[in-house]
Amino acid sequence: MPGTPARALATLLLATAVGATVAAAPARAAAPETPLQHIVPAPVSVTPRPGTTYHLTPDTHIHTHPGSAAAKQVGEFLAGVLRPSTGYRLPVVPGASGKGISLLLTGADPRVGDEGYQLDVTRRGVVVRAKTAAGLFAGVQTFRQLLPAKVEARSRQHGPWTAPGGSVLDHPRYAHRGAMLDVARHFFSVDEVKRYIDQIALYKVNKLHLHLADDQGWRLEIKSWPRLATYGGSTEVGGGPGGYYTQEQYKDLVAYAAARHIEVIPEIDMPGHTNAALASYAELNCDGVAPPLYTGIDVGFSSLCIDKDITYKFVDDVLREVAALTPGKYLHIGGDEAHATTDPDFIAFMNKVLPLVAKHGKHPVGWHEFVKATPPATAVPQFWGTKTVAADMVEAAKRGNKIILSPATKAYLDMKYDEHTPLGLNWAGYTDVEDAYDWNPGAFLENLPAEAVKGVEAPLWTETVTKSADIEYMAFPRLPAIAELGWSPWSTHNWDNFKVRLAAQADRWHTLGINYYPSPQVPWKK
Ligand code: TNX
Repeated sequence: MPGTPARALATLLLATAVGATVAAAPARAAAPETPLQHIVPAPVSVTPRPGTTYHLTPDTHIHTHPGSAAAKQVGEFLAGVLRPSTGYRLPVVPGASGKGISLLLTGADPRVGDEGYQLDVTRRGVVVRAKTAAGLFAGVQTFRQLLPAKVEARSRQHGPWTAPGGSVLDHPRYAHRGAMLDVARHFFSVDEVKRYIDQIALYKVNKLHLHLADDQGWRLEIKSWPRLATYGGSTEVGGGPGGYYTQEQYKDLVAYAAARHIEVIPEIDMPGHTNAALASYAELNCDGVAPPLYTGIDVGFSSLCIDKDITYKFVDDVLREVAALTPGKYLHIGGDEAHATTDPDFIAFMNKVLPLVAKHGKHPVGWHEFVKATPPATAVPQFWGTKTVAADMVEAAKRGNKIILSPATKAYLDMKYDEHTPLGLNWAGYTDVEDAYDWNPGAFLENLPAEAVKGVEAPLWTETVTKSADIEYMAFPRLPAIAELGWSPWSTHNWDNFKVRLAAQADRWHTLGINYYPSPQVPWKK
């Protein structure tokens, strides 16, 4: 594995250097509890300054790039994380200073690109430099990990609040680093989704794909077709009460994600996975008869009526309203498991719907089956297969499509870890943490050029998942593994190193109340 020996050596050298410093130094300069080597996802490069420690103090200020509201927002975000546990005021003020914490939009190494950052921690201060607020936000996530885990607590804790001296130069491997949450099979409240947003933001995930409609429920208010939400959203798997987001609530979610530099990609799955819509409006059915609501977990039995004009009026209205709620470029139109739609019908349907996405100013994302309709090069197929041979993806790449990889055998957070996992499914097999981590997105699909990969995404389907504690149990620790594949250069990829860094995250998860699966593959402390 490239890079491994150098990395191991660097870790060893640092361990020696820190060890030596600890022995000689006074108590106040004790080794910070989180070494620079424990960052997840692994940064591009880390240069420790052994023996140097930064101390956050009651009069630390957070200085943000003068005149930038976006930098100020990142500063306020950081202050929001640090204030409850430290009890410090941490005023966020415009300006630059060698002291305290500075978040600046100038002077970054050009290699940081659009989302990367440079972080310098010295005795005097902490400076994050980036070209964009997204880069500053990423740098802030790294800085959080350098402070003691209890800094994440929401109540006052004892310091000292130290971070190890050093510098980090960092930027992502892929532009798309996604997590998907299925809010259709079980409904999750705005607060539950926000909680997940906060958790994925820790690991520099920058896309939240929301699976908003499926056979069991329609979860977004559509003003032109109100029964979709009020009736179609009125149940869920198992027959619970379901629910939906009003457009105001949804806007709030999108803004909450945006403040964490996460773009929401809404999915309205079609032409299959549409029982909730078909149940809400009889006229959408070929026979004009609305089926009953559905609370089971079978897939592939429903289809919009391909030959009816009203189908396209419906899709046009829905896409218009969803596009208006979406600041990002992408709308996900599903297209998976359309087993109740013939191939010619599927293609005819997509040929009418793809232009509607463009008409509303967006680019389509679709589950990989939608390449059957040869979508334009701006369309993004999301591969969810279980094989590493996918000729249709290779062909799509030749036409210019960039592909998101969510192989079900690796990236599906709803697969059980092993046969004892109380939640989840196993149709793609068991996926323990090492399975989730040990694949190279750039070389996963045979004959797919590395440049055709737009990124990775970890979907969490929720047939068996009903509450935040369940989401967390399935996502942690696999979500950080997929996040690292999306962010870190392949040269840092090393399971033996990753599992140690992952173990070091657990203190944070305890403090944050994240219910993770303590996989026996990971050397957890204690
Ligand atoms: C397949 S993967 C589905 C979903 C299910 C999931 C359960 C994909 C695009 N479709 O409808 O929820 O399996 O693992």
